[in-house]
Amino acid sequence: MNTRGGWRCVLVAVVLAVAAAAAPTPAAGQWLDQQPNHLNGGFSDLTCGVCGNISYEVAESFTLEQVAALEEIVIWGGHLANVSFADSFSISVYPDAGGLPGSTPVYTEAGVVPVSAVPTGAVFGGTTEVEYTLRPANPPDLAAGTWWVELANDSTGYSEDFIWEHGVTDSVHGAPGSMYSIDGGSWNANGSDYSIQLPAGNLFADGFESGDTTAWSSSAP
Ligand SMILES: [Ca+2]
Ligand SMILES: [Ca+2]
Repeated sequence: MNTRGGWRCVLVAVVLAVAAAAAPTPAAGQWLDQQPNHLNGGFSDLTCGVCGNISYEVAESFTLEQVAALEEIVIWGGHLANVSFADSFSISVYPDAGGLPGSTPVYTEAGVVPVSAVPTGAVFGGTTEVEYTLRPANPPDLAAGTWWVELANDSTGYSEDFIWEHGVTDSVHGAPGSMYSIDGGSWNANGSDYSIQLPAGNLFADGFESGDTTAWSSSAP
């Protein structure tokens, strides 16, 4: 038995494993890219005063070609009064069920405070456009296929309501139109698309390119 050669193979495997673990290769591009249209938008607010004191929630769909961890969500929107608020958002992710968000979300988080909320200098429908970057606390690993992400402003303590700016349909990873729900009721079709970008990140939230890490631990000498 060539012991030296065997150990060399193990050493190479360990070095490769450490290199892979230390520097996971993020995927390039966007899981979804719907740029703001700079024209108009729609309310997406759990306490929508101007809508008649209802909860108005919007969901957009996206199709993944591969597994992905939903680590960051960028949207554009603003407030009627053009005043800067301490915004927070509720995020839910649903599997697709025949062209609608499924009944059970795979991820839900309330009170997500944007890591940044930056006025872009643009205006839509008389409203100052703000770019919000949201990061789920526990990014869900999503399988290839179609998913829905529901976003609604859940800030409290003020009466101004949040408008999610409409976007340009991503013809590759998006689909025309969106869904809305009033007071948590059934989903209704909306002909508009909303501005949203899902930057491609790690394929799995643990930073590995595979959700199964046993290959790394078993290669240790
Ligand atoms: Ca509100
Ligand atoms: Ca859409």
